[in-house]
Amino acid sequence: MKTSDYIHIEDQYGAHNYKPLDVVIEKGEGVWVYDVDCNQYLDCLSAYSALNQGHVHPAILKAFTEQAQKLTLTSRAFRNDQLPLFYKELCDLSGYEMAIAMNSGAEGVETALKIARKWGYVTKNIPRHQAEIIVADGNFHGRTISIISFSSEKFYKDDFGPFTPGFISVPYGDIEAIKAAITPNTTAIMLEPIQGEGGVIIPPHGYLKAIRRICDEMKILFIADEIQTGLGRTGKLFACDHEEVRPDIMILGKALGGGFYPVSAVLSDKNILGLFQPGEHGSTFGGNPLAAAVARASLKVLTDEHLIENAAELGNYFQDQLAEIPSKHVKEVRGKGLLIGVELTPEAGGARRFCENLQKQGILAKETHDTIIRFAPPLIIDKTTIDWALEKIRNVLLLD
Ligand code: IF1
Repeated sequence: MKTSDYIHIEDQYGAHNYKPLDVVIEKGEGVWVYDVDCNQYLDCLSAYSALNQGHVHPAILKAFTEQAQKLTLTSRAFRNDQLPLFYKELCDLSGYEMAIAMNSGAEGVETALKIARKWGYVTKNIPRHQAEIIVADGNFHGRTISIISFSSEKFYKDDFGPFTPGFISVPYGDIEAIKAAITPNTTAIMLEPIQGEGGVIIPPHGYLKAIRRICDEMKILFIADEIQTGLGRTGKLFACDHEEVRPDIMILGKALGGGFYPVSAVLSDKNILGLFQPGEHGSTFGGNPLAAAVARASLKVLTDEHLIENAAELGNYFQDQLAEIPSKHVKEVRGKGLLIGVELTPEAGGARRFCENLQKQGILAKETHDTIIRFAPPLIIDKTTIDWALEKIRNVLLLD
């Protein structure tokens, strides 16, 4: 079968909850993917930063296959030999005292919201079921009904009410707006250190530090959603590291699974995660031995192959070179590390057509919020490949 055959079948039998590019990928290796018509593409999305280690990384594949042949699932009714090691290695790497493993990023976010609410009731004596959590306009934290309850994207929420109460949304980057939203019932502030889906929005320098200070003064938890920005993507282990800020609760996902398996985790210290009582929270697959083995290998690749440093060095190079392309369509190039957004002018007619042209040049990238092309290749990318990509991107951005 060829591309059109697969598309026809998917369109007939699958819900149309996405509008993907018309490329049918059948093989991935490193930064490259290959479609059913034997075309080769550079992956500049990395499954929204779930492929920081690249496609089918051999070391993660080895860990995956070895564990899959031994033990894949026990439920948490019993213990397994991988989870304790994953927990210890993740806490040693991040500097947190405790972790809880879940599966999707949204499950990680829901877990963080639940323990932040419990902390508010148990530790801060907020009247039960009146806890408030401050979030940021333009956020993306997942697709569950509680999470879209505080989305500012009408399209993500309007057909799915009624909504979960207890969330106040304020403009992203505005520290005064956060201060004004705080009440005695505020238990936490949750945001992305850089808004990915919001359009690679980087807050003013000092924003995270100011939030940290307010949370310390007002006894409020700072929750950082590092599902997309964490694990090296922005050129630091965590995006919060750029301001040397330590959130009270950190949520990880995506690249924690190395592109092989859904793994998320919530990190915190004993005074917070220690509040969970046995049986109070969990999931069938959360903390399963296959997920834990894959996550351990994913973290090891990140550090052994110096992917964080590579993202910093090549991210700066990629951004500088993009910014020099004299395209009338480009309004701004912004980003941190290998999380880069190229914002186009309103006159450019939308980013989709540029992504379609990039596809013809052998590059797979995704637009976000109509006018921004996101470039987020796997962190294993090398300078030669970036130079190859820059030539193609230049061709496309210099088109009329
Ligand atoms: C889709 C967006 C990105 C995330 C952050 C939590 C989650 C995500 C910062 C939830 C997930 C994914 C979801 C996927 C597309 C993609 C996405 F376009 F939707 F918004 F990356 F920007 N926090 N982002 O980025 O994690 O439950 O998906 O594992 O839903 O279309 P998840």
